Amino acid sequence: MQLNLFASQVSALVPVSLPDADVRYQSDWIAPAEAIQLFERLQQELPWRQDTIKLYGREVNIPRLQSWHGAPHCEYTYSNLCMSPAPMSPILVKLQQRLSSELGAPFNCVLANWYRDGNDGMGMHADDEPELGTKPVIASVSLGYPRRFSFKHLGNGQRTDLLLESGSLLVMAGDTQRHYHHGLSKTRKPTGGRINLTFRYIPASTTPALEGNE
Ligand SMILES: O=C(O)CCC(=O)C(=O)O
Repeated sequence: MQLNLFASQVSALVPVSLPDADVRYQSDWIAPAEAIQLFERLQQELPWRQDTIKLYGREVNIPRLQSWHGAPHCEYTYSNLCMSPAPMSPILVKLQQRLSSELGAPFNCVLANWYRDGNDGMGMHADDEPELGTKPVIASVSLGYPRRFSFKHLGNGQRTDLLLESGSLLVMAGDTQRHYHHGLSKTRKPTGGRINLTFRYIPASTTPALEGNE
């Protein structure tokens, strides 16, 4: 089935009220039916991997599956694990091009995370690796089960939660990574699968060593 990622949307990105940050959100960046198709397609097509990290001397599975894609120079390294980028699949290229055109920012790599259920999540962290520059623009597309995404202000500890819905787009820009950590909590509630795509840009002139998260 053909995905129409360019279907016109009525709403647009709206600013999220977070001091010292530039965060915007659009709940319906992709129409609901299309988001489900896209979820299923990515679930089947991407070369998902179960990676492990060393924690207190033991190898443990990270709580999600992931897949790293991008230009050949975009290496992704964390906890002694170095991921070479798989090529962008046609569907990822389509999303990348739409994001670049709508946001006026370049993107050349994407981390795909598949949270299979509520036992999967991502610890609090900032996407603040030097390779991403001082004010990176991170475009995060969510598909599947809605999940709670949290920001924590590094100065005053203030926590702000956002429900990331299927088909939504969250854009983090400006000083967001300098002043906030963000993450995806695990939950005991019955929870379906969710795929998240975070598009980023790494200039070819740097040797990237992106720090990953538990
Ligand atoms: O799944 C999410 O919404 C969070 C992803 C994330 O924080 C990241 O890829 O750095």
